Amino acid sequence: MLPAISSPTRDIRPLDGMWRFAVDWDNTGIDDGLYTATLPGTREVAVPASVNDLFADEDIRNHVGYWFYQRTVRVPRGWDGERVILRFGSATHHAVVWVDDTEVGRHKGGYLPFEFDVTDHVTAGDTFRLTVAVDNRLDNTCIPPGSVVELPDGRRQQHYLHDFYNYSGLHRSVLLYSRPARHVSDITITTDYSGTTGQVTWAVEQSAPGDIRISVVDQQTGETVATGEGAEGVASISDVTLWTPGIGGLYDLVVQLVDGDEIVDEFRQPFGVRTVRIDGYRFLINDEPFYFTGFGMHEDHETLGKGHSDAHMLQDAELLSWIGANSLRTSHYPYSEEFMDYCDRQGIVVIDETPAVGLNWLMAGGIIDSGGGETYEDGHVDDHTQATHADEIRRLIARDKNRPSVVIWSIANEPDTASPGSVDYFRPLVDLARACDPTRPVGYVNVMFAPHDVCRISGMFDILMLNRYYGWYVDSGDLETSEAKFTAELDGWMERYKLPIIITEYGADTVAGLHSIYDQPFTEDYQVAYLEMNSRVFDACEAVVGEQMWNFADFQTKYGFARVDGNKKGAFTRDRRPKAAARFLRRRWHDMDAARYGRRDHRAR
Ligand code: BDP
Repeated sequence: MLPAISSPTRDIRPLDGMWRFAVDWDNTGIDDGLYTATLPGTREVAVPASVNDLFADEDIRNHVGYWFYQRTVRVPRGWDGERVILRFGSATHHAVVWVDDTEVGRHKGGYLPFEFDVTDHVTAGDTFRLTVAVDNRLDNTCIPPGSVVELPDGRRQQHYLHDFYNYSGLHRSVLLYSRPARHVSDITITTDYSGTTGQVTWAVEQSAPGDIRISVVDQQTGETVATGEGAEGVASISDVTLWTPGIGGLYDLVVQLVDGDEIVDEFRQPFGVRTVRIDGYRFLINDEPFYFTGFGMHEDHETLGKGHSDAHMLQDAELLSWIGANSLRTSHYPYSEEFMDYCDRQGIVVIDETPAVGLNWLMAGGIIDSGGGETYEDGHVDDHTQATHADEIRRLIARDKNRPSVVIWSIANEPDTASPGSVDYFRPLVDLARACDPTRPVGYVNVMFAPHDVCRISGMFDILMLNRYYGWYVDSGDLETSEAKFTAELDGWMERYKLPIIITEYGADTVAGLHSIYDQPFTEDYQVAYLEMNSRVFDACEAVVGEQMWNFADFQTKYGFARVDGNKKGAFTRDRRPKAAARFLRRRWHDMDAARYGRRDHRAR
């Protein structure tokens, strides 16, 4: 799916700000026609933001069902004759949208953009009433899955098996934009290079047939470096600037739909020239071995919840740079387009993950209470779940396929891969991911309970990504035993699969300010000792090509006896202050730059 941009033929009106707001307490608002008039009451809500932490009202925070959003929108006078599109960066988890009294569309899934052509329902120069019902309920037809439980007293509770709070609302920008009737509807760009010559292959889809002109523009210099024509083609860039980790380096593919001399539509699609390849135990970007340093992260902030804010995004990215991280995983869902754009521009390497988390009924008890039963059974992870999962893979790749920052697709986090049902569940999904994008490695993130001699699906993938908590969830406080066990396990994976390994999670909950002279879990000292131990294990294993500590920052979760105001495994606190671990990682990762990995200092940019 193409982003909304402004160009000589397209225009954008952001609809962010304060909207009218009502909680649909009984979830009867759609039947009652709430959208046919001004919403009752005087509440307002901020867009973008999660609803949950904005109101000093526990019932609102815990509401299970619909939130109604509404505002008045004026269509610019000059848009007469243009198509008018309403675009949502995301609505978590599902949305129904009305223009005045007319439903213009529905969307399922909380972390990807969607849009509706509303041209036939609006008039240039006039206003309309825009109403959105956002539904925060998860069931087993959703990714991530969940279940709504009705209590005897009539209250509803949302249950789910993943370890982050079920924030919901309009988390990303809402836009109205215009585009011509004949327009560019999709662009796919792949790149390669040989010596100093870059090669760009494009495929353009348009809404109606016609001539197409192409040019390639260097974003840095503004110079046109190649031209071409047609819906498909290849162009060469001499003296190419490769997209490089820690640096970036973007070009624009400028696509013009033309009718003789007239430009009917113009679209600029950024891209970078770079290659990604796996060679034995090595992960190669532009034929250079790449070692991932960084974190699994979350879109999570006080007040905003999962709402996007440029300022918070920038602060997080600057802290990544400060600490010497060259990469991140978008655990456990696709991040905002703004964040991904920033990674493309700044050379931050991304493992891009679908929202397929919590597909594991074997992880019962403790923080994750599954309620028993098998993972792969009707009503848990079944054909409905798989169909939605397939859709999420398709749509994630459609959104992010042209991003140079994305080097791996992660199609799930910690699913149950020990049960026999995992094979039939995952095989078509892996095939689908490969069919959608033959150019990037496909992986999934493996849970500790499915080691190499238990996991049934790792052989389907191009790379191994492991979450391991030796010294935390097992042998807590005993780093010596942990080191021996972890080392032995990695040897096993290496021998069996002969693939590179990224440690996508390792971490220890840590209360900022708590100290001890002993190896005492929850202290800052233990978090550092734990990281030292893990680092020794990584350094000793030839196949390990990356370490992404869990987590970048403390984050909010549902309640549970193992969570004190959320998950505390951050290198930074939730308000982004460094724990001792952050200093440790900073030393380690900055030393690596110079000594082993030749990565450029982010600060020199
Ligand atoms: C892993 C999950 C992650 C959790 C983490 C933890 O992938 O979402 O937050 O463990 O327990 O199982 O901290």
